[in-house]
Amino acid sequence: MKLRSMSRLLAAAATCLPLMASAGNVLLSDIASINVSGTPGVLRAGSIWAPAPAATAVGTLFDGSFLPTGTTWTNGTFWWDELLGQGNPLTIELQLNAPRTLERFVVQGDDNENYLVDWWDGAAWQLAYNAAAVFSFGMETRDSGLLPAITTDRLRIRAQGGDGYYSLSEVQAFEADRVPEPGSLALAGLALAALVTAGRRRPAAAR
Ligand SMILES: [Ca+2]
Ligand SMILES: [Ca+2]
Repeated sequence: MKLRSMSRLLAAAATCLPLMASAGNVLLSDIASINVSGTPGVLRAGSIWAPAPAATAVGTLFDGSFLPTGTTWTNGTFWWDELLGQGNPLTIELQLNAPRTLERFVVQGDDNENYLVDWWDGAAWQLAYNAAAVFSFGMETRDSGLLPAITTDRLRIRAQGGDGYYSLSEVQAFEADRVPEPGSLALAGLALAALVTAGRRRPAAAR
């Protein structure tokens, strides 16, 4: 009986795993093409940040890997200087393989400006998420939490405000049906707790 309880518990836990896993970041596998408009990795004349390390490849924004919080904005990031020359409003546009329904975004970028994720509604760009400035130091991760779902096959990322020294290290977009919802997790937890309690309450004779 004890063994059966354990196997039921393991089976229940296994069914909960897909809910709890951080799967569903469509940008890990569903990007058809990336188009960068603007110049990364070049500083304005006389910048206090010179000399700076080279900017990483734009693909590092979508590899699922974050930098340690507080990493200096040019260190291992895809960075750009918005105030380079006559202005350098860099944007990163993503074409997805197919339309996806998205409801959560995670952005790791420099702390002191807003990073905006836009989505294409078929006629115009619309704001999906503003990863607002947090004013600490260096790389900071912002998580939108659950948002009203949008469906699109095109996303655009840009920065706004702050000091014009912009950088990103990770951008993630989560599909609606795979984000663990607090309600689902609570139910899964209750089911597990009930199973554990049931196992413990079995009379000694049945063991
Ligand atoms: Ca990354
Ligand atoms: Ca900055």
